[in-house]
Amino acid sequence: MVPRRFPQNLFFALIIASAGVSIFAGHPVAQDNDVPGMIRVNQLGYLTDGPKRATVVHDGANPVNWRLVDANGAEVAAGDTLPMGRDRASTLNVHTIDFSSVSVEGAGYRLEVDNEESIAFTIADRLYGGLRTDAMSYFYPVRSGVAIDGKIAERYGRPAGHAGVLPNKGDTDVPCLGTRKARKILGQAISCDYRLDVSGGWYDAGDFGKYVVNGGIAVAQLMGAYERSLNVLKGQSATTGDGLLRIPEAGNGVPDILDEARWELDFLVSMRVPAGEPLAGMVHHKVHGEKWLPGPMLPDQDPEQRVLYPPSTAATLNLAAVAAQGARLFAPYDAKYSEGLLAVAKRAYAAAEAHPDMIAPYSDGQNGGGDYHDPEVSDEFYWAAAELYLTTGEDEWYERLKASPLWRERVLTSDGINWRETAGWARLQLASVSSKLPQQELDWIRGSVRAAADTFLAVQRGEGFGLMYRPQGGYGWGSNHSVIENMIVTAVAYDISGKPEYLKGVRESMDYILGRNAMGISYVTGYGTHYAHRQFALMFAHSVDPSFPEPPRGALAGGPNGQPADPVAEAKLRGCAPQACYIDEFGSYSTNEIAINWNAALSWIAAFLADTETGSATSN
Ligand code: 9MR
Repeated sequence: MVPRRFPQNLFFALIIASAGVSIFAGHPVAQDNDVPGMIRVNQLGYLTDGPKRATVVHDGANPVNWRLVDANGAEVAAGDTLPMGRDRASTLNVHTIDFSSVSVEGAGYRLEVDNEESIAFTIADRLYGGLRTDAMSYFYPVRSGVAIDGKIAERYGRPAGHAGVLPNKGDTDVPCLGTRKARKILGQAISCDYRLDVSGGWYDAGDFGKYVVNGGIAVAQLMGAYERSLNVLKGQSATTGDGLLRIPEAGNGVPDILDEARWELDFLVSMRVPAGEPLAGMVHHKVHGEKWLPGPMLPDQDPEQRVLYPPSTAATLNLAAVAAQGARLFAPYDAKYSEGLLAVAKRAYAAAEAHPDMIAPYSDGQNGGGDYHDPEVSDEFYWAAAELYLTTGEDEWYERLKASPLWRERVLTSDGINWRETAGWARLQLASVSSKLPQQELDWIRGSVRAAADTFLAVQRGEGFGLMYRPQGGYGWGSNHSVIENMIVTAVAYDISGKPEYLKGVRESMDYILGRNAMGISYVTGYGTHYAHRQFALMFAHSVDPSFPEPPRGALAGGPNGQPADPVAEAKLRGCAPQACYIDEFGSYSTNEIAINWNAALSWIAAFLADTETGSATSN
């Protein structure tokens, strides 16, 4: 059965009828008449020393002329397009334009083909520093349990959500799902009679649920952005700095990414079953309301009873993995916290080993939260053991890693890294964090990363829109983040090999996210000329209720979903080509939601792109 997340009530009928809101006071947003023509470009711009390609939707089988003009209309370059035929994912006939040889900085460039001109774009040495800050500053306005300061996050100030104040019924004193309900919803009678304070953490996405397995991969990749920069640039970059983000902790002497990560880590720790209980040490899978909320709402107004779902092996191993990673990164700043995290990680791993088959069942999605059903946990065991090994260097974790069925498996497939499949991320960590791994093993691990990256480069060469994503099973839910995950794999291949092809590939794939795609839209709010800004998010519902703000700058839309599963998409995207199964409407949560795990991936890649720009390591 296809999960239905929301009641199909009048509210959604209204949403479907209401596309087209585009401006609110003082905050210009992309207008509908900006929809670009047939020439699709990276709307943020191109790096002076980077690849510069665009895609033209054009029926002709033969090359056609293109011209690049500057802001004054003077021709800067010209050439012939490369016909690519029918692009499979978009079903469009496309040609590509390569103007990589142009390297003069400037704004207002346009490409011209057949009397059509592209959106104006920039060529610059530096493009991605702002996106790094914005993508990572996304997490502050979605913090739960604390008032958001509108002086820090302009337009996003609001009271604390789920902080134990009515009408909220949570998250300071949350009961478990009752036995009868558990049996009805989960088909199992697991329940408990304690209550937990699970306030804090980040809201998952458009809804106010907090799910450990998604919080885990999100905080891992956010910390990963920090760790990558720390390892590769030895801290000589704004990425590892204090003052990078729009958060209250900026300037407290601790790198901002760690401050933001701690907000989530502490929540994840609070989801543990308390000492003395039979399942002590295991971690509750998720906390959310009993019913989906009917429409736009600030989190402090949520009247639903919040409930804890039973513990799961996957959630417990997520905590083990990120607590181990956190222990490593916090050590220089807060030794006590670091030691505490390591103890948490070890205890969680032991609990998961003692309960290796507690699987959060697939529920029907009617009950106020996503199911986050993950029946296969060998990847979470591998991930947790990897992080524990990288932090401690202890043999016992190396032995566990080697015993994992995934130790020598091909884990970096086209949809290889996500909340459900975490082995790919663990593989990247093993490949890049310095450790005592025997050289031969490290070589094999790194070889597997490069082999995957080579596959992605090959995919990219055949794609009309230059992205490194061609999944077996069609474009999935959150495909934009899957594109980015493959870019992350390729970025790590660059880090471990220094081969410029990988860097070029990553830079070009970013074009897809920022406008060079079948929809001609930048999927990042505030970036480009025509960008997604009506994403589904209860508290950023401006597109359906102007009293709410829009999604923050730097928020990534989920993106094309080959099997759209919401009323808007079902009504409006029937028969869509995989890459065109997207609509920038509030009601289309299966193509157009925002989520912490997706923004964490965007944060990682934005930091990488900013850190690899000309001169970035010294003067950012
Ligand atoms: O990201 C999740 C995706 O992999 C699943 O296919 C989908 C349906 O179960 O759910 C997605 O996660 C959503 C979660 O269930 C509830 N919060 C919003 C998440 C993003 O859409």
